This record gives sequence, structure tokens and C-alpha cells, in this order.
Amino acid sequence: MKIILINPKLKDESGFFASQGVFKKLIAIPAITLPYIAASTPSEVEVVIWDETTLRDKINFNEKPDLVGITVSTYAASRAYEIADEFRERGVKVVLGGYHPTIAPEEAKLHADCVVIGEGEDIWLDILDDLKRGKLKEFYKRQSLPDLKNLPIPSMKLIKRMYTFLGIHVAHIRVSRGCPHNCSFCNVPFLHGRKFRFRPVEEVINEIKVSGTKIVNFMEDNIVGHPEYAKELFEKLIPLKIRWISPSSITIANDPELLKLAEKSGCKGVSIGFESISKDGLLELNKFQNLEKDVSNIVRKLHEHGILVIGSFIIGLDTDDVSIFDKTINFIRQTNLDFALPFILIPMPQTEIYKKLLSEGRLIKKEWWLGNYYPQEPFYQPKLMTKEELLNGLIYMIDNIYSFPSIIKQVFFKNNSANSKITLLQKFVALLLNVGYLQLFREQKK
Ligand code: B12
Repeated sequence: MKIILINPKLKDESGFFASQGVFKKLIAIPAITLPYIAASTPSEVEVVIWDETTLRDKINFNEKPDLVGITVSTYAASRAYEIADEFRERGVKVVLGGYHPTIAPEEAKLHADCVVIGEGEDIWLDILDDLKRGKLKEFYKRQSLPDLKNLPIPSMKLIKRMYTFLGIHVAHIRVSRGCPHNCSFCNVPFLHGRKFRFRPVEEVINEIKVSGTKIVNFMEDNIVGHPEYAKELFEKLIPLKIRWISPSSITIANDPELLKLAEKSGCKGVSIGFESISKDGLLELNKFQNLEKDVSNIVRKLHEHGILVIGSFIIGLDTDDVSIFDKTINFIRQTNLDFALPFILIPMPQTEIYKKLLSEGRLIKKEWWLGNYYPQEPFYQPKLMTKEELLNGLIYMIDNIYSFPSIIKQVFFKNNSANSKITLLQKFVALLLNVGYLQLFREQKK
């Protein structure tokens, strides 16, 4: 039996930093989803992975596998459906799984023989059995969320291009799934449940050892979501002498023991969703955990522990008027962030924000993910400005934050602490990220 697993690109690829500019050439963050599915496949089945995103694999529609499995995120749904339709027209069976089919299973079913709702490792075996017997069901869904014990090690070897950061082999590792928070823009609780689930620390340590590299990218929502688990993990990472980066919440800076352990275990950078510089914005996003926090102080503490800080912001909230652009630029400068990413709000389906915009008749199109769209365009009518003002405001912000003198100042000449442990190498990495984004932005502007 032969199976082809596909990760589709966006129809209009521009706009998402993961696959453009310097990120295309020097930094590749591969999706680990399909390597997980491949690793859950019995060894007698032949599996190949085509990743149209970061790895730019080409789809060969002349292939006739027994099954094509496609992972579908909302922003790549229309390309995923195009690929699925083409294979089905050629008589190949197609299964769709991932974020978007979990959110919109009936829509996905229009383009597939079967749809997987939720996490897929165990279900995958049932699908393969049913396929063998010619009895594929229309929908597959587990009744409960799986325990993360004994997850397979993702088959990264099936990814054709070296997964890299400047040519260095990086291990991309996931330790938890689920989130108890209720942020109004985020899909994660709907997709992976309202509870943190963790892999046993020993299994994570083993996966790092097996990877054969000392550089690790944790693909988390928040590495310190459960501080006690994080402390145990960090302690066990210390003997491995690795360097790691991860998304995190500000909790990392507010718990001295956690911060010390993060440093000792090799943490060199975190990305933090600050989301909004205003209290009203944070309330609108239900991001209560960020309220009343002194971001300058958080960045300073992280720098004093040798940790770079990437901060992301959502622009275009109902509480944002046109003054938000300058205010956010000033905030980024004053807080000494090493790399800052402003995004226009994306109303992901099944989120509170999506439902609100839909009920107020402010979505440009109910199913904005169908058809050709430009990922950075606002898919909704903002409240206190026009769509054009929002897009132009974002461009203005990026022009300012990423002007060359501004980057140099932000990376090399800020001085937020005499005790900063940020090394020259880290500054170089921050420079690269900023210049990469500038390059991407110039491409996008064209
Ligand atoms: C790592 C990550 C990234 C990395 C991407 C790396 C990469 N090359 O893909 C980076 C940082 C680059 C990134 C960027 C973005 N991301 Co992101 N990201 C994540 C994150 C944290 C983890 C994803 C992951 O690796 N999961 C691990 C795998 C194993 O789980 P999985 O994909 O869910 O797969 C399981 C099931 O879904 C199912 N399954 C999935 N596919 C299939 C297929 C088949 C055939 C089967 C049987 C089963 C199956 O089985 C799998 C195993 O159980 C998730 C949040 C989360 N907690 O999931 C957000 C998430 C996926 N990202 C999201 C978003 C919105 C974005 C951005 C658009 C953000 C932005 N504003 O730019 C960009 C766009 C990406 C791009 N194309 O450039 C949203 C997507 C929502 C949606 N409805 O699609 C999520 C869910 C976060 C959120 N808060 O809502 N992201």
C-alpha cells in the first residue's frame, strides 16, 4: 500500500513569514504534523510526504497512491481542496485532517472521501484498516482526547530538505497539547481541548537525544503553561547541554525559579504573544494573563538571563483607532524587544472574535478562506477605522520598525540593562530575523 501525505501551501503565499524571504532560504521551520501521521503508519505501508510550504515540494498528480492524506489549516484550505478535488477526479481516495476539517467537517467532506476530526495518531490505524477492507467511513472522530504518553517520534527523515537554521540541524519538538485559557482570537482550546496535556518528560528527553542535535525548537503554544511541568522539563534538559527556543507566556519572567532554570537549561529565546499594548485591547482578547504587566521589566529580566525576546501584536481590534500604530511602535522601542511582529487580526472560525464579527455583519465574507485571498488583508470591517487605514497602518508600522537604522538601533544600541547576558551571536540572530522580515515586507509591498 502507498500513501502520499501532503501539506498544502497558501494559494497566495505572500504574507506569511514562515515561507518567504530569508525564511525561505536560511530558516526552515517544517510542520511536524505529517511526520507524526507517518510515524503512526504501520511499517509495511509506503509513505511519502510532500510539503508545499516551507519545503516547496511539487505535487505530482500523475501518481496513483492508494490514499492521499492532506493536512488542512484554515488559511490553506482552498489550496487543500483544489489538490483533493484533482486527485479524486483521477480516482484516488482522499482523506482530509487537521485544524480546518476539525472546525468545518461538513465543508471538508465536500472535497474528500473521509474527514478526520481532531487528533489523528490512533484514528489513522482505523482508517488504514477500513481502507484495506474497502469500508472507509465518512468521518472519524475520537470520543476523548488522547493521552500523550507513548506518542511516536515524528518521521522527520521523510522531509526531503534539511530542516535548518542557517544550515544547522534543528530538532522541532512538541511537548504539550491543549490550553485552559479562553483567548478570543485563538483556536487552540477548540482544537486540542481546554486542558494542558503533557508528554512524559523522559519521552521528550529521549526524542531530543535521538534527534542528534543540540539545537531545539519547541513548537508549543506556551512552554511554561504548567510551571511545575516546565521546571521538571528544564531540570532534565540541563545535562543535555542544548540550546533551545520556544513560544512562552510572560510567566517565564515572573517566576524567578522558572527563569533561572530556563537559563540553565539553555533557553536562548522566547516568543511571547503580548497581543495588545492597551488594557482594553487585552480585555477584548480575553488575554487576562497579560493585564497590568510591566513589559519593559519582563524584557529586561529575560535579557539578564541571556534570553532574546520576540513579541507579537494583534492590530485592528475594536478598541484600536488610528493612534494604535504610533503607540505600538513606541511601545516596541521603549520595551526593547529584539524582534517584533505586528499582525492584522485574523478571525479564525470557531473563535469568539469570529462569532462576534459574524453576528455583527462585519466579516467581509463568511468563509473568507475559500477563494483567493491575500493573507495580510483584513477579512473584516474594523470598528474605529476603515480597512484601508488598517492595512496602511500596518505598512506604516513595518516601515518604521524595520527601517534599517531602526533595526540597528533596536538590536545593537539599546541599553536596557547593564547586566544583559545577550551575546553578540544572539544579536546577530536578532539582526537576521529583522532584516529577513524587512526583505519579506519589501517583496510583499511589490
Ligand atoms: C508550530 C506552529 C506554527 C509554526 C509553523 C511551522 C510549520 N511549518 O507549520 C509557525 C510559528 C511558523 C506558525 C505560523 C502561523 N500559524 Co501557527 N501554530 C503552530 C502551533 C503552535 C503548533 C502546530 C503543530 O505543530 N502541531 C503539532 C501537530 C502534531 O498537531 P496538528 O497539526 O494539530 O495535527 C494533529 C491533528 O490535527 C491531526 N491531523 C492534522 N492533519 C492531519 C492529516 C491527516 C491525513 C490525518 C489523518 C490527521 C491529521 O492529527 C495530528 C496528530 O494528532 C499551532 C497551535 C497548536 N497548538 O496546534 C499554531 C496554529 C496552527 N497556527 C495558527 C496560525 C493562525 C498561524 C499563522 C497564520 C499566524 C500568523 N498570524 O501569521 C502563521 C501561518 C503559518 C504559515 N503558513 O506561515 C493557528 C491555525 C488556526 C487554523 N484554524 O488554521 C493555530 C492553531 C494557532 C492558534 N492560536 O489558533 N505556526
